[in-house]
Amino acid sequence: MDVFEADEQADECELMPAALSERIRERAYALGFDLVRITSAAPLPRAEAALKTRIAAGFFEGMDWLTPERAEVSSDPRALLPTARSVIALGVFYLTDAPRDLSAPSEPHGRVSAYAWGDDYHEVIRRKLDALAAFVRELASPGDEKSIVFCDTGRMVDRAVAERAGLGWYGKNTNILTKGWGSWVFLAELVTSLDLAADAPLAANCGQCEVCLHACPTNAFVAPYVLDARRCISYLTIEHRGAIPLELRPLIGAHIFGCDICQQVCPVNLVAERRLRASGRLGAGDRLEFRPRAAVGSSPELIPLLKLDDAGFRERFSHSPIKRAKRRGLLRNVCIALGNLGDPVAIPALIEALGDPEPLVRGHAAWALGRLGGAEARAALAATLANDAEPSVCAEAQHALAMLDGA
Ligand code: B12
Ligand code: SF4
Ligand code: SF4
Repeated sequence: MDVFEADEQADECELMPAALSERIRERAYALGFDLVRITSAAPLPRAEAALKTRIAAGFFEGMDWLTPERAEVSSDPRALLPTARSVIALGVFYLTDAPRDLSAPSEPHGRVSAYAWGDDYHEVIRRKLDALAAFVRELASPGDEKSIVFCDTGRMVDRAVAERAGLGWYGKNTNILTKGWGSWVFLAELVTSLDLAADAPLAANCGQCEVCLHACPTNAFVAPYVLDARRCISYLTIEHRGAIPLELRPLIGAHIFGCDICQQVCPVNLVAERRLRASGRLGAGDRLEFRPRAAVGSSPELIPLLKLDDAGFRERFSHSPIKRAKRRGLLRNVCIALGNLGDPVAIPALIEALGDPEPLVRGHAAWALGRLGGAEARAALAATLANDAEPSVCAEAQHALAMLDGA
């Protein structure tokens, strides 16, 4: 079961809902949550309908765990905790002031989205959630209190809960925007059988703005609030396991893990960032766990990544969200970024990658060589076409040679 914890105790809590809510709120802030709101445990029918419609339209193809059954469970807090009466919606701000600037680096560098610069947020937030759950347990009379905690991987629609609790509002890019922190917040929940005082949803919305919809390089928004995940760079570089569709590769640019473009252009975020920078909240010393790990960085050098073996990958990315892409997925992305960056300095490393044990990596190295060109690349591709035993790699080499011929 992909919930973090299920606790049991008994009896009614003696505090009134409002007083109880205040004590929980205070403790949650003290534990390092930046946003704490409360909603009821009633079902979330719009989320269920939206999920089902989008699954049926194929927008989540490749994320096989997102099924209509899961849509039903994750849109109804009582499906997992029948005695649930309230949901505590939580937010943790994660942006730091690490540089994203890739201009004129000496070697090719890639882009990692801000949520993955530091420690794995699932682990960081899990510790906070466990502490909050223990506090909630203490508040209840023994024997009756039950709670379950969620963050991202649990069967709960994090954003729909956050919206109803008034933690933030839906942006047209489908992210939850918040007052003060923008959309740079992770979302989590504690579902409890305690009766707490619910907060009201916010009245805010995006108005006439559509900046994010037009900024998306892969044109992944079908309409405001509707994302075709199959085209989203975040899906392609993190969740997608196979070859990346040829027509989308040039649009991925230097992104090797996730994408922040539709958040970076958002005026609500820009205002929040300006305010936070002015008050020192983006500066050194704050949010240490989300600052770039030495082994990851916000824009790592790409050629050394291409040389990682399984053990090297595990060592470099343990406790980092990047481990989710697995070695073959990350190296596939690195090949695409090198092909897009167009720096011939990558040619020897890409030729070496034509001998990688993973066909997925060999195939994408071939594609990148087709983009970079030159006599060395051409000879290596011809050798791959003649000698590689894997048909998918030969097809990539053939396509790369055709690119070189201008076909
Ligand atoms: C699957 C998933 C993805 C998929 C699909 C994303 C998507 N937009 O559906 C992929 C892999 C692409 C993805 C990417 C990212 N993700 Co993601 N992802 C999830 C996950 C696991 C489920 C999301 C889900 O259920 N989607 C289904 C659709 C139907 O949900 P929805 O968009 O919220 O649908 C609502 C809106 O459409 C709205 N709506 C519809 N019509 C209208 C009309 C109006 C007027 C309004 C107001 C609303 C509205 O109603 C629907 C239901 O409430 C959640 C964690 C979780 N357990 O919830 C994280 C989560 C959504 N992801 C998160 C993050 C950080 C990201 C990335 C930013 C990571 C990155 N930098 O690369 C990108 C953002 C891309 C984007 N623009 O969405 C955060 C979002 C935090 C936030 N502030 O919103 C979450 C909540 C994880 C977490 N716990 O922090 N993700
Ligand atoms: S994360 Fe990037 S690719 Fe995905 S919708 Fe936003 S801008 Fe488009
Ligand atoms: S860029 Fe504009 S439309 Fe998009 S989420 Fe931000 S405010 Fe909303």
